[in-house]
Amino acid sequence: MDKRVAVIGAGPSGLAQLRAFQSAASKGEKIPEVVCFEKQANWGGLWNYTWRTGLDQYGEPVHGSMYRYLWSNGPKEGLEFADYSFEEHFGKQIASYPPRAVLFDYIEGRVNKAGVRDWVRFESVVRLVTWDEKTKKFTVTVQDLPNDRCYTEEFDNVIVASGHFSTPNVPEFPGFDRFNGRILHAHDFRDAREFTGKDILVVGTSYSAEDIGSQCWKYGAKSITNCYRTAPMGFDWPENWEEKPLLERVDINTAIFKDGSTKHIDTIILCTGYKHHFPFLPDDLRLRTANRLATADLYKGVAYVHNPAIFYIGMQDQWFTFNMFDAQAWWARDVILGRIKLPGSKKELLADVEARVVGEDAGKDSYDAIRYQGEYVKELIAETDYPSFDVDGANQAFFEWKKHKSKGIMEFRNHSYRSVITGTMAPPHHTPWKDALDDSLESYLGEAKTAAAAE
Ligand code: FAD
Ligand code: NA7
Repeated sequence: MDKRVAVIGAGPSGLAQLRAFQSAASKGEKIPEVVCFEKQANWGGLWNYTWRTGLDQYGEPVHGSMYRYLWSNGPKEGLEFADYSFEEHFGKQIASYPPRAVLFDYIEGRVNKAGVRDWVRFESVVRLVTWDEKTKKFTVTVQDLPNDRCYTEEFDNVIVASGHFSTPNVPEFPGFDRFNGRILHAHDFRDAREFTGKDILVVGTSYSAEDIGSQCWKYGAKSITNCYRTAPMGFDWPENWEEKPLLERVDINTAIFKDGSTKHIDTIILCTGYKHHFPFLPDDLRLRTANRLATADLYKGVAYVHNPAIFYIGMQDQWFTFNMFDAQAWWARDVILGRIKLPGSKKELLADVEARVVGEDAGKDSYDAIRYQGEYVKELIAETDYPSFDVDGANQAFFEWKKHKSKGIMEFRNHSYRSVITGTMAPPHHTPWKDALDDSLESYLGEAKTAAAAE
């Protein structure tokens, strides 16, 4: 096979694509040459922690949005790779809400085993991708950052796996320009200890708001106030946490909310989501979509309807993550290998997109949304040789997780679930989440002498 495939990004989605091709090769299939371009110096995407914010050492926007002390916000049993279990990686079953370093280790374990590191060109940022209708090839322009050198190469297919939780959505509220404190977006949040003893205002009500607020609470913020645009999160918050309608304006250090109430605040953290942002793609190739389960313009959630030689992995809003990226990557691989045929007309491709939007919109609540995404994962897996797994069992873990959150928002991470890959029940973690201040891999796996010793 003399085809060439470019993969943009070596986060969980891009790595899923590398593993998908390597898996076919290991079964004797001829595969294209796969080149993965990754702008960071290591793989793992968001799971590759950086202390940096703003611009990196090369003047590139820092990709990382993850922060210290982050533990998985959903049970690991919902994201486990079907071809590489947690037990295979760690040699034992582990508790259900691993911190970032533990998940990074797990992500890396699979691709180290697959031996695909040589396929990745690190510190290589994709600047531009263009399509030539005559040659049916893409030209990819890349900057090799350490050597400060730009070059172009041709490819038959492009896989965009550059993530969509990195470029912040940053609203402005009146009075921000005269606020006497720090205003930051969740993308730039790194260490909750910075806010010990402070009155924090969190804008937003989704995962970042819930988790960054919880981190600040855990590490000793004086008070947390969060405000909502649509609806409150409604958890049974600790005493020093209150929910308010949306911020109307700020007057020096006073926040004034839509209901007229006020609160003294030291810091404002905008947990207001992210933008799908592809500065390296021209108009004809660039996905424009809201952050939802049924994205715009992607056939089967993967192939770009306006040019199905380019694929996007992981562009959906996410209940399922790693195993969904796998399902998508295996599916994209099989289209490229000619094992799956795409419909011949754009009309048919668009009809698939429309049906998915209607399916998502028919759901009434988040339980339906989980089922919907589970069905999507099943659909893709059924068309490939990705190891089939009990997706309904993973749904069940998500349902239990939601109930555990409602019962105790600061306690839900103390629960355990059963692996749908190995059937083993996860052990309870040795320390309740709120008391576990050390998030290192050694501490989580119970290998540090004591958590306190590492503090
Ligand atoms: P990313 O992980 O974002 O990786 C994209 C990669 O592309 C990066 O390495 C980046 O450097 C590279 N890249 C981007 N542009 C270019 C370019 N032009 N050229 C070359 N390389 C480029 N998911 C969970 O399952 N559990 C969690 O607990 C969880 N917590 C999260 C917490 C936070 C704060 C955030 C932001 C997300 C969280 N997620 C979580 C969701 C997360 O999106 C996925 O787990 C996963 O990281 C997505 O993988 P990805 O490969 O699609 O994107
Ligand atoms: P999300 O899930 O996209 O949520 C964004 C939140 O920000 C949501 O509550 C929005 O409120 C709110 N938002 C957006 N714009 C505004 C404005 N202008 N004013 C007030 N509130 C606003 O992003 P997250 O960062 O929480 O999560 C992203 C990923 O990171 C996720 O997958 C996790 O795994 C971690 P709305 O409900 O739309 O009114």
